[in-house]
Amino acid sequence: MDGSRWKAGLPPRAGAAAPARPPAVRLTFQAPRRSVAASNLLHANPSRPCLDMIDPHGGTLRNLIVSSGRAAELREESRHWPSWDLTERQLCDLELLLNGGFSPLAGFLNRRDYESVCSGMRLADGTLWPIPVVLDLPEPVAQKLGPGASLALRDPEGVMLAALRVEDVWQPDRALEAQQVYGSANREHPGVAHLLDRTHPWYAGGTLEGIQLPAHYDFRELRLGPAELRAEFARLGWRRVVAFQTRNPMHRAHQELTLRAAKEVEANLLIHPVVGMTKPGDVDHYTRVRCYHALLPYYPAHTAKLSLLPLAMRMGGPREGVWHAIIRKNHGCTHFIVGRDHAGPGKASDGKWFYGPYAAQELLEQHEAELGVQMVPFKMMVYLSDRDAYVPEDQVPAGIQPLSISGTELRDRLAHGRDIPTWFTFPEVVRELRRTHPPRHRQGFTVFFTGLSGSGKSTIANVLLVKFLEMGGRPVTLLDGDLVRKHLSSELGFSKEHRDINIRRIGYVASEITKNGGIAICAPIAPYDSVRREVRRMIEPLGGFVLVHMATPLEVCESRDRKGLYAKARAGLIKEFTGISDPYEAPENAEVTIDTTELTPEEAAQEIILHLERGGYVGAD
Ligand code: PPS
Repeated sequence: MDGSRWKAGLPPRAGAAAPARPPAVRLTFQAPRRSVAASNLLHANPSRPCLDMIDPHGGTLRNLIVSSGRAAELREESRHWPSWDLTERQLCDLELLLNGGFSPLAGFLNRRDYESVCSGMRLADGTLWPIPVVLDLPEPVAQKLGPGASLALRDPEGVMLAALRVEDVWQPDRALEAQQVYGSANREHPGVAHLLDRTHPWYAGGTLEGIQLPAHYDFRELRLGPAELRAEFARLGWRRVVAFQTRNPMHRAHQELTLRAAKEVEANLLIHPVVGMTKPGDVDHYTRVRCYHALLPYYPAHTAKLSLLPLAMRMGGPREGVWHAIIRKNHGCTHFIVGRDHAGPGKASDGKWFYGPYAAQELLEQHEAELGVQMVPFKMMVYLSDRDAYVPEDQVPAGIQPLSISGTELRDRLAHGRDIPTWFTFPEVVRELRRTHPPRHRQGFTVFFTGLSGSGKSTIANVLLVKFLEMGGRPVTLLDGDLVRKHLSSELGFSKEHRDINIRRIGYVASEITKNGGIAICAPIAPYDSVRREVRRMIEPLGGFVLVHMATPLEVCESRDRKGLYAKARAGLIKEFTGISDPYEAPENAEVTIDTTELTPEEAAQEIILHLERGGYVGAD
């Protein structure tokens, strides 16, 4: 190991063996004392007065949790109130409202504040606040509310978390909100899609009385709220703290960037990843937290800390950047790192970025003085192999080709078990990522057949079953149409509604099998396109999905009539029979199409196996 680099407060060289336990070396940038005005005093923990900590936004750190006596009263009173089970997004928002992460907010925005935030990034009293934090409700719940009403807010299991004292209830113009907040009406923007498609049409604003915070059982020791973090910084003697926001695993570039940022402003580092809701498709937070843990020893001892933030991101780019800075200020951070495309959703399908690469830096710069949080702007870091060093992209010498690996490229390397170079990330991080992102030939997948009765689904599914068992390595389950009808869907008939329920059940079971690394072979008729697409959407994020269209023509299926069902259907003895008296929508998105008029079952199974092999789902270890 390269000990001299550690002594200099630098990580080991890329490519050098990782330290089993890095030597305990202190960085020399211990924070100098700053003089702080008396008005800035804040006692985050009364037993440990912290004399020079940054003021929370708006001057007061909220703690909306009431006493146990008041909580008991609220529970009692709430028996007569309407109730609302919070959505995943609302649960995240509620937690940061109750624990003061969203200070100075004392509840969900009322109409005046909401309109003022959307149009001008400020609460009605002029306080900077860039993102609307609102409680969206469906019409039947909203109709029960009006100014002065109370609403019990519950978690998905029905546990009451807070009481909302309603100030007003209104129907917002969500298209206008999308334009004002995200600068876009394009549903490819996840914040816009959530707002237009998954947000209820009514908003209720008002103040909150908190009974308890939402329960978390994962990484509890890392979930420090604003008051707890402030107390911790006071205990550690950290007066200048630079926060790093992330929703991705951190690699060498991030470690280099954060270390440079901390040195540059002579501050300690808070790695403050979002573990609430991030961009759909991101690496799950369990894996990420293990990766961050693995990274901590690469910082000089006692200089960096990890804490998790239960924020629901909106991917709102510049406005969200300002919001992130406010939230970090509330958590006691004096500095905030903002990099390229901060909190941005990337590009739309037309190749255009939703936001300029450094738009968040520009917006935050305008509000830096007012906020009192110092931005630490960073360009994207790229690797120069001849120097074995990371440099900001604008400092690459002319004629030198820097190296970088995009998120897509990393996912591809993981999926195919390809090398991930040590200049890019740390061996411990790769190990964690490989545990949850095994190469495709060790991931689960679903082969989903669709086709008419008698088209050969069951026969080929059975051939595939034994082929997969012969290969070994993964558990295999066959969900054949007839068997599912016997065991899982025995009460269902053949109406469109019942067929869709049947396919959703099969899809759900297959998704669980796929998620857990098994192989699911499904062989229902599945005559309707939309529910097939639904199943694909359910499974694709969890592993492979191959739709096999059994395109054997109706005449051939009918001439086989192995079960005698076509004859009965023609005679009117079976109603709603697919192909005869009920529709079959042939898929246009099948990965494999098979007509068993021309192929033997063995040949047909081979077609599917070859397709899986091409995608990397079957193959050598
Ligand atoms: S669906 O549409 O996917 O829910 O149908 P599925 O569950 O695959 O159907 C399973 C078997 O039910 C028999 N059967 C019928 N099929 C179609 N239409 C009607 N009305 C019907 N009634 C009974 C048929 O044998 C299906 O099995 P396969 O293997 O396709 O022949």
